[in-house]
Amino acid sequence: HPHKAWWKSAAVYQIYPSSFADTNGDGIGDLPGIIAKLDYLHKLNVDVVWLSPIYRSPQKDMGYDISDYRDVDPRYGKMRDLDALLEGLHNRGMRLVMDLVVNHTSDEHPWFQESKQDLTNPKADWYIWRPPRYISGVRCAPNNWESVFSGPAWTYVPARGQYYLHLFLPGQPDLNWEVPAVREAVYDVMRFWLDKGVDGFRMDVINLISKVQSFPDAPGEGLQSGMDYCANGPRLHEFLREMRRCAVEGYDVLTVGEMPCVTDEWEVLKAVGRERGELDMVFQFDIVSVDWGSGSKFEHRQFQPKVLAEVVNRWQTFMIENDGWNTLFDENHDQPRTVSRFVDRKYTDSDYETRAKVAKLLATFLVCQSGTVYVYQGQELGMRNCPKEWPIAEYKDIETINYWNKVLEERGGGDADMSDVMAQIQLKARDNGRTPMQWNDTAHGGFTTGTPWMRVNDDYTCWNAALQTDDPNSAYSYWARMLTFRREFCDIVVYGGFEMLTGGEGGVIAYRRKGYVGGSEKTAAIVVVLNFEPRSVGWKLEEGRFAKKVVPDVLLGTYGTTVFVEQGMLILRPFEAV
Ligand code: TEU
Ligand code: CA
Repeated sequence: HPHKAWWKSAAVYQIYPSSFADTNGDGIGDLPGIIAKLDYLHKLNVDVVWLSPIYRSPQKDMGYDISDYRDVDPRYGKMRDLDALLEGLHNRGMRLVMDLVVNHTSDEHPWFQESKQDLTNPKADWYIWRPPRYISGVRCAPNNWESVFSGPAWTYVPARGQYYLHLFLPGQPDLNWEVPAVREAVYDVMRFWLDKGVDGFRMDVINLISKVQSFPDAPGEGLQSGMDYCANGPRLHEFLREMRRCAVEGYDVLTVGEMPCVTDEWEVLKAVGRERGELDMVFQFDIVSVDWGSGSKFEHRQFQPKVLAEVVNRWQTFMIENDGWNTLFDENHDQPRTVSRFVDRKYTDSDYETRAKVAKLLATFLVCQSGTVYVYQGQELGMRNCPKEWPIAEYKDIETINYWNKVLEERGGGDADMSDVMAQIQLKARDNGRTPMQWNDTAHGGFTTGTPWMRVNDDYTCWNAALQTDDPNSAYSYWARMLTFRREFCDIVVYGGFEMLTGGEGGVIAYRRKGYVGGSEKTAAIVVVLNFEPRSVGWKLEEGRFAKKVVPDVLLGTYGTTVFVEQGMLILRPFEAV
């Protein structure tokens, strides 16, 4: 019988505050906006809200650059708004998980301001400082690492005659976790929020905190990713255990670590194995990399259900067998929208009926697996990527802009042909997941009465929350039902075993979940069958090990509970899930 916990059966809803709901007309979502929508979330049947960073920040990377961990950024409101949000959630039986960004701070954080002064101040070693290298007398960075957001990962500070490391923007200097006082300061911040009553942390790039201390060059000419020397580094697990012991133990909370650049199940298990005393679960990136080419995410590879099924099968089976725990997510603020990604967007861009079908298909696909469910704002509505007509000027993310400028420069600038880059951006840019929530059909989707910080998707007049909450056939209503279904069949859907039946062949993914019912020795199974094709396909009931001639009991389906069976075949309609 499996181990149970509230954070295992929970459905978590991620809010990206800038794009959720604006109440004061400045065009930026805020905490009062979230409070105003708590009933919307409650009706969706989510249990936890994960709030992307609302801390004081210069906003060079949308709040993932924090200058004060104990204060709310004025653009989002005041600390008392945060307290009210926490109370509003708790009153409804929901919980609040905060984003913890401690691989790096903002360069405007007082710690960095002090550290950069000279070589002898009390925080001189709180960041990763290294002397220059001189190549033929020219001052160069300590190694050849490239920042995730383009350009070198090192910036020179004359006052120290040294470079500091920033795996992301120059405005995001990496903390030096080798220094015990740094770790103690982070744990202090964590206890501050836990004592306030928050229910856990999503830990930003937490697997990058321990770097190989020799900081070697990465192989290759020019700038290269240094991730091989940063991801899951030498002291990661020591640090995570210390963090658990010093800052988390004694609080009944959820911890989820973001872990890019790790694809090995055993590596992930070291962080999430139940006896390890590290994290409850992690976001690893396999599922959101299924359409990446060999190089960067901007190199595209055609989406294939087979690849998706392979990834899902591997992680589901592994974590169940080894007493780890999975996260179930395929969207977040760094990812494009799945209705534009996991099926060809030509089917979903303008055909709203098909888009609703696809949104329901993908909800079924995700929610019926083993793990903690994460829904990203707008996913429950089936929001789509930015329209193809939008020019580059509508894109606001620093990653997108830097990438665009880098390629433009490589091509000699000016009127170089950038259409291929634009196509990549339309598929993969983080902006695709950051357009404001579409609440209704009034100006700017009811997101703001002012000018939104980022343009609202043009489809808001016919694709919005107001239309969907009242419509029993909408994507939203289906998500809400799906999440109660998961509660109702918790023994199977949350805690049961997993078996892949059909791994994407012919566009069908089918899997079987089996669990103990009501803590007894009795077992029951649920079979999930998903058609990723825009046409009808047949699926042999035999593959689900149904007895001959039995028409299965349909618990839930995206076309309703009536299904077609012909000669032992379940006939699935376009994008149908049963
Ligand atoms: O993201 C870390 C990360 O490695 C990726 O998700 C990355 O943003 C993406 O692959 C770029 O293509 C986290 C946050 O989720 C992201 O929003 C921040 O920008 C980043 O860390 C830095 O804090
Ligand atoms: Ca606002």
